[in-house]
Amino acid sequence: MSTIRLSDRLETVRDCGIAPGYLNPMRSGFITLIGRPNAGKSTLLNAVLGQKISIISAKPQTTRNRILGIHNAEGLQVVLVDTPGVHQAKGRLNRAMVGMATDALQGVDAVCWVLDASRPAHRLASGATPGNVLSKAESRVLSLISRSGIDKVSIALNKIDLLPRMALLPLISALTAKIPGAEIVPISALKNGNDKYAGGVDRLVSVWKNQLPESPALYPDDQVTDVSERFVVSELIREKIFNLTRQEVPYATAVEIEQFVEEPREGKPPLFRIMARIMVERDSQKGILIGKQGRSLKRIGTLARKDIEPMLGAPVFLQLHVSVAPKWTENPSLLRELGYES
Ligand SMILES: Nc1nc2c(ncn2[C@@H]2O[C@H](COP(=O)(O)OP(=O)(O)OP(=O)(O)O)[C@@H](O)[C@H]2O)c(=O)[nH]1
Ligand SMILES: [Mg+2]
Repeated sequence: MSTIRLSDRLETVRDCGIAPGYLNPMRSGFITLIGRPNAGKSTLLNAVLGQKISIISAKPQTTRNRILGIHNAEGLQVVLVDTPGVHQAKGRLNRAMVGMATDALQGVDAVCWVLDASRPAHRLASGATPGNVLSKAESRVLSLISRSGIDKVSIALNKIDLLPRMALLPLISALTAKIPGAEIVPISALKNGNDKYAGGVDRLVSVWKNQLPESPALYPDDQVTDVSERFVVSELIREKIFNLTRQEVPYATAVEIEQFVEEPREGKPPLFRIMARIMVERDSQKGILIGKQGRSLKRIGTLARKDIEPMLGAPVFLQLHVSVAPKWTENPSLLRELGYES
């Protein structure tokens, strides 16, 4: 008796004119990226999308909002939800940020825990038992995931460029024992383009594909995010402040776009006139942001403009000014206005 191999069957089906999607149906759905501040969630989101949607800094608690990034591929649409880092929040703004992250676990198809692998790897290397591989803060993230009831869990074991290769296996086995059923994928979101770490993010996307339900695309296939250009502009300015200022200043700063005007020009791309207000809590912070003879503010503006222009595909005239709004991080109506509270 002859058997028909699957490849033969595929050929037969193709010959009958049945769309390939019948055999390989479209999968699509929401996946929330969750983790500690600084774990690399936003870096991962941008790496998957191949463009910068979410801002990044070496300081914790950079992301303050829930940000969607939509990844389209053959037969697949992954709607990634970037979230603020989960931490023990002090103050109203931080509580709102953590609330935003936990709320983003509701109603999604799968969750991806982005974990900075260098931390637990270091603990194991310093003699921690596999049972104690996680810090208290990481265990809190794990319990949030468990309590969410989501059964499709992946772990993006990020920053593997920071650890020796031999540290990976013990770490993976310790994590497997802690979270049975989770798909663990070592990646370097930062160095994914580098040959040594290439393929990790693609493997993670394949894991996600298997976790998503069969479903038509949820968003048009040319849509990359749900946030507006205006929002990304305000975030890019905030990113420069995170990168250029220290101590409490970035955490006392918010950016509000006051004017966003696209001026058409004959035979040329339009010119964007953008005016933004940088809000701080105290006069001393205002002084630091402006700097001697306005040098610091000028540098923030120049660096932000360099990122904004390619995003908008047009020249930008960017005007920044700083104002003091005492205790805005505790002010419910200002937090709502800035989109940090609903
Ligand atoms: N070495 C290394 N650094 C990374 C990697 N991924 C991210 N980073 C760095 O880690 C820092 C934090 O990255 P983010 O993407 O802002 O982290 P996040 O999880 O979004 O942080 P929050 O928004 O604060 O919650 C930045 O300095 C990144 O460059 C990685 O794979 N390797
Ligand atoms: Mg982030």
